[in-house]
Amino acid sequence: STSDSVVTLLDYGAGNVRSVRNAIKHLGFDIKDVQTPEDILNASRLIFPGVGAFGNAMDVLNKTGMAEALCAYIEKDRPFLGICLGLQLLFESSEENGPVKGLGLIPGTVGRFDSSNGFRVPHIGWNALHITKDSGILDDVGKRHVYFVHSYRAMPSDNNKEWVSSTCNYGDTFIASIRRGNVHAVQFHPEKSGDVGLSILRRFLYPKSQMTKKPGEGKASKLAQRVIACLDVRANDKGDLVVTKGDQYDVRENTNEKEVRNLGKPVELARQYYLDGADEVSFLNITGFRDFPLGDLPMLQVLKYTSENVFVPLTVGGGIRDFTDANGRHYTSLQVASEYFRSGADKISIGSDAVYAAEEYLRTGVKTGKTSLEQISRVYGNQAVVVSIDPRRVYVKNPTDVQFKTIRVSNRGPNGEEYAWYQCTVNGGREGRPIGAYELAKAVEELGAGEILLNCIDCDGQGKGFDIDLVKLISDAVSIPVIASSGAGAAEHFSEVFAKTNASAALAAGIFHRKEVPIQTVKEHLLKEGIEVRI
Ligand code: 1PR
Repeated sequence: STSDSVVTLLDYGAGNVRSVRNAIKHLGFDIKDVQTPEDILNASRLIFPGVGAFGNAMDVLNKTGMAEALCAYIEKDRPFLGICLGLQLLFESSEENGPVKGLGLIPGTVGRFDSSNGFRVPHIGWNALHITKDSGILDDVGKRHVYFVHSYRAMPSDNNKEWVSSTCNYGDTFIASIRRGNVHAVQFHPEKSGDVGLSILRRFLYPKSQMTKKPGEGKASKLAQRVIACLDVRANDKGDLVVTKGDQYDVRENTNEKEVRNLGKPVELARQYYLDGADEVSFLNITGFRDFPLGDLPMLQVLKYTSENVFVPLTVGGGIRDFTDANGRHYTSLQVASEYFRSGADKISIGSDAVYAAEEYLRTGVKTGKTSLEQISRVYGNQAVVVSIDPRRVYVKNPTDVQFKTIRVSNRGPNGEEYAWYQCTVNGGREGRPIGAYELAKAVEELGAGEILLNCIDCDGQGKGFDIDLVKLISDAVSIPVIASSGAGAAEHFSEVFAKTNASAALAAGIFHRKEVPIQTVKEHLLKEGIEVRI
């Protein structure tokens, strides 16, 4: 390959940059990895997808001599694209684990979003930009949304205004992108922003002459509500991985053979949902609680193949816990998660193990730092850790009958009960635990979860709508984003959950698998109802 088709990538090894690699390859480029500071100085174009924490990144850059090389490269106005932390590191300092000094090329400090004014932190999801100057690479963006996931941000000021090319609004107005000459950086993730993101990367990679010019005129928007397609995956009785779908978590057909319901092939369906406009795709390896996922190479293959062609966030869950295999080899939950990230996941989700961690935390009041939840969020950031809750509704006569948070239900129970609590379960709903969804949600937020995927066993596969009581209870209890799940059967169910609760996203499975309502129809309905979505 000629140097024209090579992109130099600065991956200092702190996390997952597979998505960026996949997007670069998809656009027809080869990747040369930076090994030494000289590789930076010799690059013809350099992409720096910052991942992990600011302090750790600066330590590595300083120790390896890369910080100095980066500054020299950027000061010479060589083609550069920083992504996410790759933007933040250009500033003078960050409050993250700090203050910590940054590269100091752009005046200003990086601070944490303030969640006290009702905006959930991390900022996760799709926003439109307010484009403030000719950015070059944002020319196709216009009013379209791009994908953000971060808790820290840089703010525009008089001192850095010559750099700022777009801003975004999320509680504060913060810097979404910078540009000076050939130097670009973006706070959002172009590699996860669907077509519009790929066009941003394309404009950075290809010589200007090949691209037509369409000056951008984006206007900042509210955070879009997300629509997520979920694929429950397991091996069928022949051993092939299939997308399945339960009826209140029972995934076997009502026939004599009781075979595992088969709704399609995971990689193909994920690609289809991406093309149909899903804002994210989730895979739940639903037998991961009993089959060790690293023994489950097919699942890792599914992630690898999917991430090559799906440029929106991918979440994978199932089986994230410590494990000792038949040969006595011990794996930590962090190793399991790392393998998922390396295979292309952007976020992992933890079910059963988070229940045990929350129970222990509530019992002792001590954060040991050793639970899977704490370890993975420390290394990969809390935005990469979702906790999946599988609650079942339990009706009670009086709120004082149980020690768990109860609510007054909208529809009475079978014996006229007016109250209910939501009992957490483990092992795919097979075992109820002595903890409520409300208690769990608050505990896991404290332990470092960045998002909650809120299922409901009673509603799963019923197509009668989300459990609004439950979603309201949990989305009001925490300040991290909550994904409502289970029960979608019509486009109206999506608008209902967004209108009546503070959910940030709605996830569905059966309605999409059975092709009852396409994702695009759901989005158009939401738009018509005045709800901001990415179209
Ligand atoms: O406990 O960490 O190994 O994780 C296991 C994961 O697998 C959990 O996230 C758990 O929710 C999931 N899971 C386990 N068993 C099942 C099952 O169905 N038998 N699936 C299962 C969870 C619920 C949703 C479903 C929505 C929407 N499925 O993912 O997609 O309810 O469905 P709908 O729109 O058709 O109503 P661990």
